[in-house]
Amino acid sequence: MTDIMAVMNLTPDSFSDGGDISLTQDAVLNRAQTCIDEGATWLDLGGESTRPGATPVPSEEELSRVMPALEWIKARLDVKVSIDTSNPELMRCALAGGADMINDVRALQSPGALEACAAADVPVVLMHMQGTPATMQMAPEYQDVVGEVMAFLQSRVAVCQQAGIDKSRLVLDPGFGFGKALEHNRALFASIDAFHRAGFDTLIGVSRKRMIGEITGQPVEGRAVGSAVAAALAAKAGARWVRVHDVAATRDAIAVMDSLG
Ligand code: 7PM
Repeated sequence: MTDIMAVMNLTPDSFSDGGDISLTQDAVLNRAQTCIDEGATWLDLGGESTRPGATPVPSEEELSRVMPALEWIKARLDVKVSIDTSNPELMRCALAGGADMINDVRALQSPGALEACAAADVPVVLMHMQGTPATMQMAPEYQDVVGEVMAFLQSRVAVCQQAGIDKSRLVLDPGFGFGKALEHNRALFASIDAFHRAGFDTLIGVSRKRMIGEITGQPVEGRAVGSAVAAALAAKAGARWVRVHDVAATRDAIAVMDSLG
């Protein structure tokens, strides 16, 4: 079964199209409730933009964006909450505040991240990235993209296990768009099942990404249909979570795929 995880970027301008909506309790809860109504059973809260070229956010600011939202949602709504962070301080606070998953695009490589997650008992997403968000899309290069991504993630699995994180808690993510050209993303998408055969759940995030734009010719605001089809294909391949922006479209695409596919 594939769960729909809705992206909730808690960056100051991301609740509208460039407008300056502050992260009020009402705005956060309304957005979360809409995602739930449309079919999301998980929300992925992020306070630091991992977009190519984005500037890093200070730790206190990331905490001040994410922690209130986590508390509001956990107090009022029936939904699981993932925290999209590489910051060990936020990991610890969020886990103490009832977070249900840690989603780390840096695969717990920040000092203290392994220890923060070892102290809890929730799933941890280990994602592959080549390079850093500032430079990763400039010249992605691999000899054997599937082999290299799998080897990196397996090496992080070993490190996590040594740190006391049980293998059953680890979720693998090839990291679509994080230092990958379309050909690399296509090879990884075709290999999703290899991660399952290695004994892991997967989380797949392709929503609105450049690869969808390259395939469809659409700008970011026109990528919902392409993203929903890709999410349904990931679900068909057995992904445990799909991380998406367009929840209702994804729900319908998966429902049709389940019924007819
Ligand atoms: C470019 C790259 C633009 C990435 C926007 C993004 C993932 C994630 C993000 C993912 C996991 C976005 C992102 N993508 N976490 N965080 N997997 N685990 O589309 O694919 O929001 S950020």
